[in-house]
Amino acid sequence: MSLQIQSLEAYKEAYQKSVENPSLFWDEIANQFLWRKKWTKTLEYDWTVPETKWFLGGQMNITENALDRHLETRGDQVALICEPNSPEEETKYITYKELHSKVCAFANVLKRNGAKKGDRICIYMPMILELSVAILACARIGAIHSVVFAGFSSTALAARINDATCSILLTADGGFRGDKITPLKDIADEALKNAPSIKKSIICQRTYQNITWNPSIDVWWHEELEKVDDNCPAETMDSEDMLFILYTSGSTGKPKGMVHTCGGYMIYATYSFQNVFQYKEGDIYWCSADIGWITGHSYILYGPLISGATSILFEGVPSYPDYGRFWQICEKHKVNQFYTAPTAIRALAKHPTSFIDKYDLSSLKVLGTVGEPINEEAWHWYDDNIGKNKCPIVDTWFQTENGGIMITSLAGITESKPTYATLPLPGIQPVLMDVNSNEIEKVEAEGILAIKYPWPSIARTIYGDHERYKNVYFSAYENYYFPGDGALRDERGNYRITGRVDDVVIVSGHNLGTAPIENAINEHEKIVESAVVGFPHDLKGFALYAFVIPYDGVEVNDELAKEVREVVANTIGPIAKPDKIQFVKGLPKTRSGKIMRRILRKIASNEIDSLGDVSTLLNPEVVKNIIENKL
Ligand code: 6R9
Repeated sequence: MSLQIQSLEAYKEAYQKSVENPSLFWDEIANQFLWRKKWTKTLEYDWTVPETKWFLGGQMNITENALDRHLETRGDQVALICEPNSPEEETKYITYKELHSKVCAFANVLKRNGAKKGDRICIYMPMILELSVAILACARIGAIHSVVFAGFSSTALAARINDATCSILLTADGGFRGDKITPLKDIADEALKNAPSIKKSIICQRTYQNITWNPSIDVWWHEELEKVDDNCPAETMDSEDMLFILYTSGSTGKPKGMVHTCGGYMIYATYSFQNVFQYKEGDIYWCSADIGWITGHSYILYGPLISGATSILFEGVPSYPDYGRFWQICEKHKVNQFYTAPTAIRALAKHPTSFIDKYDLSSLKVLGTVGEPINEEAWHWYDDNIGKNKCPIVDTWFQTENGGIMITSLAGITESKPTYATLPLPGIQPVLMDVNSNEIEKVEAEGILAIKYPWPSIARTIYGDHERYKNVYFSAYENYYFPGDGALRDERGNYRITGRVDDVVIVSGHNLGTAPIENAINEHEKIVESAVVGFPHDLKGFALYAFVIPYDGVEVNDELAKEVREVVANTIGPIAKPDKIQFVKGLPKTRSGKIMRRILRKIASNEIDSLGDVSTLLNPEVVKNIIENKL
């Protein structure tokens, strides 16, 4: 299968074709995949409902494309290189044949434990081989995987299990992350006290620490494997059957369970992978993202495996045992494409280049970034020190909701430009909207990003809440998808994403909704209300600033600030702890009672001179007080 665009001319042609005749364009691509039954209609959509369906009537199984299909041609090629947390531990090299066998065996374990097509299975695991096996095993039998990032708290885990009423939990005794161990089983036990839908919990041994055992639901992963064989035919799936749910934060309390379906997701994750990274036969590709993030789903597992690539799965962190770990791995495996987040780049750039110079990075051909806007300084640091000015950098913009990369350069094919994601992939039709909700015709412009036409891997709904899906993504502009980001466009049509226009803050590459953090703070018995905003931070990109109103008579001190941080860590996770907590008497509000975060954001970012009009506030006097006591 080759879906690759190999020249600028070919990109332009493909783009034009994708706009003029989208069905023909996608048919030709989809024809290169393995289908059990061909689709009868390429696309059906109505964004007033909103509804989008691709490859209607088609039947397939994504694991046959990712595994079975390769057995004859590349069965002995390494599919996954599993690099452990500690360089002292042995790397695992798993061939396509071995991965196929492991996935089939574990799929049988799932079946033995009651899993059926359509069931939701929650996966709360470290970045180890078994995590990939678990995901693919779900897909094999048509169960819907919902991966929860293994850094989340028990409350966050329980909320996600309950939202999707998952029946099985896959977890591990613990997980290694740098010099720390996350007690995953203990956290899961805590979550399960409030997650009654879980009937079985399958526990993988990783850290071999002591755990508490609940005989009514717990079973050992390795013991279950002894009871099955590795023969498991793939379930037949319709294109529009659900493949997975992945949660992303929203601006109101509850996380949104984005639903991705089998056919369109398979096509787009693979098409984008091959084109963006220009992966060539025999290359070693590494995406350092977590699988609990859409980037990991699409660009560690599905896209690379369906393409027959060799993909690295790294369990650890960039700083352990020292700040050279990423580069040591690049040298060790002769990595050709390396894909990471700006937050990691900024963290590494703080340390001496001697951590880099020790290693031979000459195998690198392509560098990538994803997750947030990359600032000019970090871009150049990456280009100079890692790419040695010879590797194109792909700055890839997309969202959990999109399934795959939407705006980016194609490595070595289209031009990169520092801080710009640049151009849309074929099939993606971005536009900029003005304040009156009209498309801006002028090429060089600034506005709100919107997408005008469906692409195959758009999330089909928010699990259990289609109304919210409609409100969040399709009500800002009629008949356009609204991603919630602002953007600039240069005279050549390159897009630069400037950031969220709603209340989500990206801290160290993690997309954190501020509302659930506020909800958590407000749960504290001494707190009335709070507002959380982001402010620019050298290392994290953005950090959190919490404005908190305590009850009258409550003594305000460091202890209280500590308690507030604790409550956030316990409810959401340590990543969401505010850097700054300012106790205030009131919060600026609109007349309808909404907190004006725009003003707080300016204060937190030291842009007090450009606060704008505060006269529409219900209580303009509080602003002065907040500014005077700013931290
Ligand atoms: C893949 C992912 C989505 C939000 C998105 C935007 C920001 C992602 C970016 C970027 C500028 C890039 N974002 N990539 N901003 N340049 N290359 O991050 O998904 O976690 O859902 O976050 O991240 O604001 O709207 P997700």
